[in-house]
Amino acid sequence: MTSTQVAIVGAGPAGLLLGQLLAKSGITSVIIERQSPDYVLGRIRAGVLEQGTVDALGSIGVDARLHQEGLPHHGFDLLFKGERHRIDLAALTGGKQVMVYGQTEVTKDLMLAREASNLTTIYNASDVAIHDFDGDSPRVTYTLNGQAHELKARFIAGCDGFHGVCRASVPSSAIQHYEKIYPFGWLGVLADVPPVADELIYANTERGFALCSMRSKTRSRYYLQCPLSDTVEQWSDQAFWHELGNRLDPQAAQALVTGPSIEKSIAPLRSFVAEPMRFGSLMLAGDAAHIVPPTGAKGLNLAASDVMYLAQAFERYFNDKDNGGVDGYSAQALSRVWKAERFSWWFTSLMHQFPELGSFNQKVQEAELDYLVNSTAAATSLAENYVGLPL
Ligand code: RFL
Ligand code: PHB
Repeated sequence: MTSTQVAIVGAGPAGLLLGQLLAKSGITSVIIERQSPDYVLGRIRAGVLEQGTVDALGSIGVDARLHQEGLPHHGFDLLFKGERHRIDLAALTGGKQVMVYGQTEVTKDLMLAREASNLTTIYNASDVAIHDFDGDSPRVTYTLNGQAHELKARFIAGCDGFHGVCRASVPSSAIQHYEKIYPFGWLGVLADVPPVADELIYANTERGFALCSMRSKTRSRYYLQCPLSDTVEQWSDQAFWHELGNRLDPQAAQALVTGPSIEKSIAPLRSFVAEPMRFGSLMLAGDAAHIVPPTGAKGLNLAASDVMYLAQAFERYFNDKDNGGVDGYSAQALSRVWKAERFSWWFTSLMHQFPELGSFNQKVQEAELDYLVNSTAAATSLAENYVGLPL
């Protein structure tokens, strides 16, 4: 049996970032991940980093490539009633910006940093299970290459995503779930074509929502709202580009460069929060504890703020012999989580078609969008949430 101070379950961005933050404070950790490194890196997900996330990566020296290859964005466009309107994030927030840099790249950078610091990550672990987290000596068991293993720790950090084992191991009487499921999904396409515009475009149209994002000046990431019953096989590349063109303003539709997709997937949209986020020696962080619909680009950023709070809590516990951070973690994290949940729900509700709500809803959305782009007060609220609320 091996032992460590913090056993981290899951090597997604939350687990990997926590591991590096702990290492910086001299706290030992072992990460146990059920997939292979290539599988983890193959998931195409988030693209927008808040300044707080960029700063966290900087604090552990994992920001060289981010600053070389990331694209700072000072604004984005809202498209409705066929016209685009710019939200000037920098002007509305006193100079703040976001960084467009893919989650795949963040994960790769964190994996390399962990490898360079000689810290242990166990990939391809099966049958991962957590035990005794109601006491001071929790354990993680798993199977690797057919052999059973056990890891002892003082704390377990459940960073194993929405479908992980950690939240599922909490007795149902001890946990409360809050959930909202949306009646549509996002069809996403990644393609090596130049982005249609320099900044992101969020489009509200009667045909449904569309988002034009990017990974670099030569790689685009586009999304279309689609019915949950649609399958990827139903959407040829040609059909995707045609529909995207239909949801853009004439100028953008004209500028759209199409090409073969290198990834295509459909993601359901969900709002979800589990409360509390701490159960004795088990602390949940990131998607293991909460999910936001991707419209506000908050999921990865919330995972990062959770583990920043958690790393500070563990630092106080191990280095200062002070329980205050661990005791306050759940309330501290949930306060920020719920604000991001609210924003993501609001922005999703504003931008998507809800067929069951009819044309009245569409008119109200257009009125609110019109108000947003013409009222500094309303636009400021959108901008300060988008760049990220304070930590
Ligand atoms: P992850 O990334 O799901 O990682 C969890 C890891 O745990 C492993 N695991 C286990 N390991 C051991 N034992 C088990 N039993 C395990 N079960 C699971 C998994 O294999 C995995 O490696 O969670 P984490 O680290 O909390 O990170 C969260 C983010 O990945 C997520 O919130 C974002 O991707 C959400 N998101 C976005 N977030 C943003 O901040 N900005 C965006 O622009 C943005 N766009 C998006 C998104 C998510 C999307 N989808 C597909 C859900 C766009 C999309 C389309
Ligand atoms: C992305 O680039 O994948 C992306 C960007 C902004 C969002 C969601 C996803 O709101």
